[in-house]
Amino acid sequence: MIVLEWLFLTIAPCDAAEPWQLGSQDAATPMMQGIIDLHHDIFFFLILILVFVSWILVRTLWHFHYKKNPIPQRIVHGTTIEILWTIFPSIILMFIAIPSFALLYSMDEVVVDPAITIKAIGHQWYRTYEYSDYNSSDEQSLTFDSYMIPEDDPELGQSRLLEVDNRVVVPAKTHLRIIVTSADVLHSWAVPSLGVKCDAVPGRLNQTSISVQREGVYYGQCSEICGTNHAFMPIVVEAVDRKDYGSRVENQLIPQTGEA
Ligand SMILES: [Cu+2]
Repeated sequence: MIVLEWLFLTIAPCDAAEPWQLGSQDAATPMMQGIIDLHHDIFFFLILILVFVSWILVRTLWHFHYKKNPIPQRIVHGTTIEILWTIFPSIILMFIAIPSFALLYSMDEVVVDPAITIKAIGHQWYRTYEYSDYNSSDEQSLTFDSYMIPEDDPELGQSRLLEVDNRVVVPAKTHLRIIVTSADVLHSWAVPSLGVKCDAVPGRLNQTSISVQREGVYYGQCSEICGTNHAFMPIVVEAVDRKDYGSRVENQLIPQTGEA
């Protein structure tokens, strides 16, 4: 039982933050994969610079110690080295900037014809989701609220402060449009594994597009300080197989709205 519990609690929620986590969560969208790859690319240059600068520093301290070199030379500038230490870093910056801009602009790209549009509305302190593509009997779009499971309520396997009563169900491997807004103060719809962090601004619609590449449950939290319960309005996105999506909407989401 303890082994099962351990397996379930440590391996199952792999798309949520883990204790003492240092790296990023596993990517589930091409965008998040791009962010992780860019991080690794930049880290390569970072290590080169770190080694080079440390080497120069240690060498300088060693060779120019007052005991080794009591009378310093009176050199104030050297053209060659000045050209080198200007050109070389700018080349490195270019190698960082090109993939960085490519990723930035591709994130900004709006999917022309998304299969599904979901509106995420932030409230103090819960979320409302609107499936704008479906109408219920009274021509209203399918809407439901998503509250955090209170701290003393979670069942075994549910993450503390991360699980919600109504998850956002989306089909995997499909282009989705997420429209983010707020009903009161600034909130943010952020899910690390999906590579999304979109501000929810009252009176304004922000748009982001995702395509979840694998089925799973992805956890996120509000990322804009929005009041006392800022930490208690998590986001849970459940990506299901496209075949199952229709029945999930029908059986799970529609009864939640109480309109079916
Ligand atoms: Cu918030």
